[in-house]
Amino acid sequence: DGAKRVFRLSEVSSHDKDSESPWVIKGTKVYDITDWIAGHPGGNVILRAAGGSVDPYWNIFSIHKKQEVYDILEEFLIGHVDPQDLVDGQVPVDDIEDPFVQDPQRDPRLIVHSDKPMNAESPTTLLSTFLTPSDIFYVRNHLWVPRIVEKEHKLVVELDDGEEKEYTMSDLRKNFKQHKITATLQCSGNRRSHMTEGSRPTNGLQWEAGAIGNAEWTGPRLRDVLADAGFNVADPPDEVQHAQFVGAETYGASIPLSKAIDPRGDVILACQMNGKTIPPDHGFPLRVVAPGHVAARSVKWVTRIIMSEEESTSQWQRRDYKCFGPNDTEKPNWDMAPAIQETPVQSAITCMHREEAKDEIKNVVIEGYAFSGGGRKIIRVDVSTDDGRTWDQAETDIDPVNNGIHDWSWKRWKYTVPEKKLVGATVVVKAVDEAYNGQPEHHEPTFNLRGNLTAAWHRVKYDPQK
Ligand code: MTE
Ligand code: MO
Repeated sequence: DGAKRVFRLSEVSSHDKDSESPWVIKGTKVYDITDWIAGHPGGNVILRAAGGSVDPYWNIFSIHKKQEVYDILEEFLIGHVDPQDLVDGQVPVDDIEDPFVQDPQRDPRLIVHSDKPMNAESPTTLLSTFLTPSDIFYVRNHLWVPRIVEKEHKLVVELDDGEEKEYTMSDLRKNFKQHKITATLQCSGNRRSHMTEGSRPTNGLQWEAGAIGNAEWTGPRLRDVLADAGFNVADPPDEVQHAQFVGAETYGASIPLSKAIDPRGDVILACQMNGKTIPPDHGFPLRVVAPGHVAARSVKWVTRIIMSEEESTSQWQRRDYKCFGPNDTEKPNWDMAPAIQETPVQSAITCMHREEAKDEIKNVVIEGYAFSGGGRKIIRVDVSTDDGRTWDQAETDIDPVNNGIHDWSWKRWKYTVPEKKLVGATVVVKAVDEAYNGQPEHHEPTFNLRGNLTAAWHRVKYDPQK
């Protein structure tokens, strides 16, 4: 039984980040994590702890302190630390630097799901404006917020022939036409808690309906920068199929080439969010915005773009952000499913409030958002106040008409109903996009273990307190 083996600390420390089989210690147990690295949600970051104890890291990355993670680690157990190397029964550990100490202050109105890394959603009652103010825009960080000095920031574009061209922020702001788009970013985990409640437990941050926001983004088109770097955007080489993006803290993702160079695809290298410098949490000073695609592809703090035959090799492209069937509850074969790019139809109820009574009848105004991926327009929002038996249409002409070819923004909707109709009622919303795609009625048919792309009808019991 390998798990009964005993190792000297000197042997463990030789299995460090540069070794072919990195090991870590947790408590006094030794684990060979070689086969975990590819599937580790934080990617290579786990290698920081290789050759020693993970405990000081997990004290900082406290997101690890749950049974689900302990269970995974246990699969890699190979033995124990030799008792003669323990001090007071423990493995001596060094102090490590907390990479999160530099993280910015956050608005106290955000609902925090984890603080190192910061994951926080907007209270849905604050998602009541077409443009989501930056300070309450949801934050989804996999790691820490890199501290970047704008004047020193460089973007490198690497072409398939190995040629590289470097840009400063000033190059990107001054030498290219600044393009402005209004686009919704939605985390693939938005509404994950609804799938858990409506179906079965899912792994991941249990977001409500606030991991989404709509903002104005300004910067050069990716297409223009690629052309300047020498990439043939009009007749691209067959070998190039993907544009990969690398963030300053090591996060990475990619989008298909067709999206990257589509003159109507509106992928931009955003230098501004809502008319101002991008806040640190949202990618200061430069982030990719790939509208119509899941927000995981809009890489923040982008430092490098790689034109490649391959998708990003990152964990977040290949071992996460994919969906499998409701029956797939064992370890999935990750290569069998494509990375999530464009997203399905989504809608949610964000608030229900009593209208100021002008006469005897009190009306309740129900509000929410609807959104579809790929720039597909929302053509209709259906609301039911009897749990889906009968339907009516919500008002959707609240916001300025989109004059572009594609709808990158959510559509806000509103439905007014006499309060007496809502006594004991369950309100339901669903939307339809221009391709006549709809939403599933229940969560079970789209259940997937990671709870990605939760998009079943949103049901909320009317609660007069709210
Ligand atoms: N880019 C970097 N560099 N690091 C990250 O952790 N998270 C991604 C994406 N881009 C991430 C990133 C995910 S999963 C989402 S949902 C969005 O950023 C969140 O963007 P926001 O924090 O500005 O809302
Ligand atoms: Mo996300």
